[in-house]
Amino acid sequence: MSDENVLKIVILGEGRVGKTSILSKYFKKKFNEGEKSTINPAFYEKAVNYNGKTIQFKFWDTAGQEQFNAISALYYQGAVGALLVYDVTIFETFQKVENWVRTLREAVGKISLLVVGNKFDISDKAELDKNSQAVNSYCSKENCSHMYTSAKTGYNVDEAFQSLINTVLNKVVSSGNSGGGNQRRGKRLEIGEHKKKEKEKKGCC
Ligand SMILES: Nc1nc2c(ncn2[C@@H]2O[C@H](COP(=O)(O)OP(=O)(O)OP(=O)(O)O)[C@@H](O)[C@H]2O)c(=O)[nH]1
Ligand SMILES: [Mg+2]
Repeated sequence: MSDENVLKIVILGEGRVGKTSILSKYFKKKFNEGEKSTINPAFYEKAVNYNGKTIQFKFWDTAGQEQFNAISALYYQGAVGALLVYDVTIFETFQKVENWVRTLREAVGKISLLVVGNKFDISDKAELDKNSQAVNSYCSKENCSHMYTSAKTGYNVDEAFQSLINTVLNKVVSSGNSGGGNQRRGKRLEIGEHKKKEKEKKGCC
């Protein structure tokens, strides 16, 4: 498959928030209580048919630990979408999402973002309620979607991936409702064209 039909999505977030677990649940239908910290980034692939064309999505798992941050910068080059994961039981991990978004934008410009609050199965409703205003106001300011997930139970895992895939297909592959200032409207872009356009884009989504 030509590179032009391959779209890169990165999974980012602090260490131990559940990035690998979410990928494993989606791609392997498995959850591992003893999932070890990721050391070597790996990718998972999914082929999607869009308007009769096969598009290969590559989801890159990265290591969230601080010592790997310099390395992971290389891995989000060329990304058109990002799944930003935080742990709903440790709200500081949400504040780190803001850092990832800033870094991502500096590296790749405009990009489709989905923020997920993982470990919903062990969340405390009062805590969720307390934090929801900050989450909603950040996501609405930055034009990012937000969902709660559980890699353990599978809650919203398929929905999160499907939602991000749809957003990327709508905004990157088709220019009809891309929201991009410089993109042609009402006309499909060739899939590789987003790479040329990346340089022109600034801001979120
Ligand atoms: N209860 C619960 N535990 C989870 C969930 N997702 C992940 N975990 C657990 O959280 C721990 C960390 O999960 P990982 O998937 O390794 O987290 P990660 O973000 O990939 O971590 P790094 O690779 O270090 O960046 C593991 O013990 C998982 O079993 C979840 O939705 N619910
Ligand atoms: Mg991991």
